[in-house]
Amino acid sequence: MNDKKTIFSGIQPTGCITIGNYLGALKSWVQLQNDYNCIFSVVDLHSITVRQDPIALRKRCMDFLTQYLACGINGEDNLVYFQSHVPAHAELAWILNCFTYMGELGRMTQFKDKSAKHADNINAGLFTYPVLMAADILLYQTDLVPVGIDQKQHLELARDIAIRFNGVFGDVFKVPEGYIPKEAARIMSLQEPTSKMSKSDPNINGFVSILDDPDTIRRKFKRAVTDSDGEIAYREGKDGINNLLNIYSAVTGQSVEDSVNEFSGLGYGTFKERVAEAVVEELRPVQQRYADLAKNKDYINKIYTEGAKHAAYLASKTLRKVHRKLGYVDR
Ligand code: ATP
Ligand code: LTN
Repeated sequence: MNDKKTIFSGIQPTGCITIGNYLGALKSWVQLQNDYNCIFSVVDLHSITVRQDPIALRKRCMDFLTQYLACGINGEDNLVYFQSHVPAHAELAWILNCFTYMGELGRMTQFKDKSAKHADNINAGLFTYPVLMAADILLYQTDLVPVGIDQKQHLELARDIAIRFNGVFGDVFKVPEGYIPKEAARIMSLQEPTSKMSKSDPNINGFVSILDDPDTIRRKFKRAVTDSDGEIAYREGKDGINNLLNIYSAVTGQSVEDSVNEFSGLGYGTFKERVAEAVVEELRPVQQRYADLAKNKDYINKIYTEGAKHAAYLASKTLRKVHRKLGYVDR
């Protein structure tokens, strides 16, 4: 083992990976991967809190893992695997359930949103979802969790659970920190710029998938909802324009202020075209790598099999410690 710190993060295989997920999470993963021991999981256990079609889910899980690699994650130096391949996630989640209060879970905004959206299926998994997420993170003695800002509340709960458990049993879990990018913390829907861009949005014009072809990307940006005052400025109330400026800045790596200066005086039409072009160029190498990797099933298979094996080993060390502390008889 080296002395690098540990990163854990994951995306649930629902819908398709959007530029929201890419700019909010995946791009940070790629940027941080050389400086940390990284564990990136396709969190398939999380995805069944909403009903999934099994055939579509299996294919989507493979597609997501392939897209992690296509985005530039090095699957040989990092652990990349499916959450369901490492049973320790579910085992620790059960234990942590017994250290989490109903009131804490009831306050989670994702639970409130999703139970409003899926009123016919408010299952217990939807409620305890953040506990499984805490288990994912705490299993690996994670230092840093790169996510979008929508996950901040879950992350804080994970910290609270860790601190509570440590308070009873001594130092068992590392208390993790979040890593939330500035411009891309919350990319908004292109159609409804007051709501988060979501990968399961039924309106496909609201999001850009990282695998959308260039013409689709251009069309979606052309249709992006803006406002009628015609000024490219970053301020409250200009949600559509703010969002496009955030996207452009996150892609180019320049500050929002510089982006505003770059576009000042231009019309919305030209501005949207320029943003679209920057996104097309950013995604071009990702899509190229995806096309190559998708043909190489043996390689993908090797990555996730070895990833899960190594992850299971690391997880078993934490789980053993937890079992001992709880008073379970050694296996
Ligand atoms: P769903 O809509 O299906 O619930 P989602 O698009 O919110 O999905 P998640 O799987 O919940 O995606 O999130 C994966 C990662 O992407 C998380 O780190 C999350 O914070 C980040 N993320 C999701 N949407 C955005 C967004 N619009 N802007 C920035 N980051 C985002
Ligand atoms: N809940 C996260 C996905 C997720 C995750 C994690 C992110 C599950 N487990 C652990 C970071 C670390 C979401 O984005 N909806």
